[in-house]
Amino acid sequence: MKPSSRWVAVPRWGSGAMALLATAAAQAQSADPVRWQLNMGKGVTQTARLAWEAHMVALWVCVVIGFLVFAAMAYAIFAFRKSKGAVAATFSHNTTAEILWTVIPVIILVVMAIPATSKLIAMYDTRNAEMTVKVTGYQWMWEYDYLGQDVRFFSRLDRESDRLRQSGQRPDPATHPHYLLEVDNRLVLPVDTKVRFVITSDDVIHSWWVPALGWKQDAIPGIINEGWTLIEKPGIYRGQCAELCGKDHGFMPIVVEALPKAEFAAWLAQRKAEASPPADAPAAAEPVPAEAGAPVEAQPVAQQPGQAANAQV
Ligand SMILES: [Cu+2]
Repeated sequence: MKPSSRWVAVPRWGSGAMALLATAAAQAQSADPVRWQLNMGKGVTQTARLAWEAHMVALWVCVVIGFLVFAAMAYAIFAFRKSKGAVAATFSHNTTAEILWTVIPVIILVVMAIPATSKLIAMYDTRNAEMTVKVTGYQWMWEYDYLGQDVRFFSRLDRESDRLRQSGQRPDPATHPHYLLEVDNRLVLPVDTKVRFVITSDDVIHSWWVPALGWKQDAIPGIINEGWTLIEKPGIYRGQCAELCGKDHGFMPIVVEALPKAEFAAWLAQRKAEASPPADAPAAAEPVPAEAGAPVEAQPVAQQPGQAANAQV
């Protein structure tokens, strides 16, 4: 009995591993985290790479310090053990040692802080953006408004994820690799373009976070936060709301689809055509939630020439 169950278990484990590997390969293409990933992802933007570099510098500094400290401890424990007749020193203060163990860490911290600060400053520099997208958080969806383009839409959890989560079934990662990480309308962006975001919220605090872009930014009612990105690789990048915002906080994912510039221009033209039908129908094709109102507050900061009036219809 036992051997047979063991023999059955092996292929099952094998197929599970294959499925996992296939999922990992599919996800790797979109810069998603993979199972058992140990290190921070490199991301697909300059900002993400800067964060990754700062992280790696700090990591290696920690590794070197850890190695030196533990090596000194191990040597002291071994070389000065009681069985060898070691006698503990009795001094309690040593000015030279105290100066050294204060000055050396300060130097290390300053050396690490200088590049980190310049990277942070670069991350917050939203000047010279080629386009601006206003992101508004709602309970529990996102709205994207391509300022000055008359293109705006809501982005909600996709129907399949919603159906699965309410069905009580346990989704299989092999068949639903993006369960709760897919939306009905993706935020489409061009690559190699500096895109500025103005981020706000209509109800409670949310946080717009796509790890592959290298930052997250709080969406706060009545406040406009900024961010920017320059995506270097076309692909699909997934994220989530990162601020506990209510009962459906876990069900308002973010999906960014980065397209080559020409494809993005075609997509934008198509959205514009859809948004402005030839008849005298109102441009807003999307249903507007009852609590809409933040976009009006957001207008003063959105200093885009030719920006259309954003009042909700
Ligand atoms: Cu949220």
